[in-house]
Amino acid sequence: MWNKDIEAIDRKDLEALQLKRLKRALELASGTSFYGKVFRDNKVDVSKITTLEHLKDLPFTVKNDLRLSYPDGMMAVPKSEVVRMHASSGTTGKSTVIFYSQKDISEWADLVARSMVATGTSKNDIFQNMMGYGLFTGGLGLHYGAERLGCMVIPSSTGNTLRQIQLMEDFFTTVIHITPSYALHLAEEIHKQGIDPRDLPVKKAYLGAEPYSEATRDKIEEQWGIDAYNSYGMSEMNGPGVAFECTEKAGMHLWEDFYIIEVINPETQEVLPDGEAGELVLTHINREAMPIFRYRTRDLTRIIPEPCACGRIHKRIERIKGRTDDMFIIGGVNVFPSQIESVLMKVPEVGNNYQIVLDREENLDKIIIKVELYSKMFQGDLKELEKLRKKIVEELRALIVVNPRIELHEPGSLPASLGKAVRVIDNRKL
Ligand code: DLL
Repeated sequence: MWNKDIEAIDRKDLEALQLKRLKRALELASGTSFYGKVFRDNKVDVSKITTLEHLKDLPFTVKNDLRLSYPDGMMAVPKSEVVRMHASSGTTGKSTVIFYSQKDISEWADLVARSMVATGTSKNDIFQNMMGYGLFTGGLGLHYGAERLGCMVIPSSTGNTLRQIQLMEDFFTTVIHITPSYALHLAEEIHKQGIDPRDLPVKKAYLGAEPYSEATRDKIEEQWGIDAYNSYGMSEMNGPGVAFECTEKAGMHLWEDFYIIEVINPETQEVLPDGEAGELVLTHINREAMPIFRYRTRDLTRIIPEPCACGRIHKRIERIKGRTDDMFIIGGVNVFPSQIESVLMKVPEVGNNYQIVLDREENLDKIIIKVELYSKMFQGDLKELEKLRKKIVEELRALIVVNPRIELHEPGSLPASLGKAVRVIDNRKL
């Protein structure tokens, strides 16, 4: 372990640490224009928060609150103490901005180093970071953590596929950090160069920043001949390093010395007992420049109540099942894109890219699923293709009830993804 005292800490001691940090975070936040007002409006007396149970007395924070407090309504230290900001890529309206002090950056790096060690990575590894550098947290977040651990970092960022391949080959990259959709795309590009990704020195991948299924993980592991670890985070909670799988690969440890976890029923907002599925709500208790309380992540998951075989006591969360807001309703049925993906990725002929288009014709919901196949599928008989199309329709119909229209495409014909894939296109104007 990177820090056994914290990772295998007694739960009682962990809770004492959480309470101490929560109180400090509340003090800091009281001085911000945003939380100062929230506490006044909701008659929250922070000096009365004396147990972790009292967390429930605080109102939730939502993404829109961060937009409303733009640019610095949540900054809790003097500006001269802030050393970095990140921002999430908002397509609509103002983006949400996050601030970090020197201490925050350093402790975040530590958290990431801890996460990487949990997957067996060491200072002997060569780490190629194929996540975007810049306002997005994925690049710099892992970069600092990998350096803290002592890896040699290749900050290759996204895109430029040929250079990525060359770097992997020439510098013997052992660990990559990449979105699952880009991992699939890159594997294909590598094949096009006449190289089998399995022959590269890469042994491990950290996959995150977008939802994906267990079947996609299996596929990436198979294509690359590697171990792929799930990594979860969001800019509001620093970025990556919030929750990470250990070598058990059985759910992600959410680092509770930094974050207090709650899972709520997204409709009633009631806090659910461990084990029940709902929306993840996180409180950041260890970022002095910008504490956030009871942040509604919109991500759906479950706490795995059983202890992990690795000996770390920090609770694990399950793979994110979807977001309360990416779920779509088609013909009255709630569908998560991840469910469709797991059906598609189990079909061996299906390639690496797909797109879900929702449409409405004569007041009826239509779902068109565009699927890329491997090129060898287009060399054979048309009848074979038709058979395959029917097979996919049947498997999906069992899941989403509504008759999906399946379009089969040649590899490379759907827009390729370099960062986060846009999988669902909703043309329905609901
Ligand atoms: O995506 C931070 C990150 C970077 C995480 C690199 C992991 C690796 P945001 O851009 O703020 O931050 O997006 C956060 O992405 O609320 C989830 O909905 C989704 N997400 C992130 N990781 C996973 C994952 C970064 N492993 C939002 N599985 C989150 C499913 C994920 N969804």
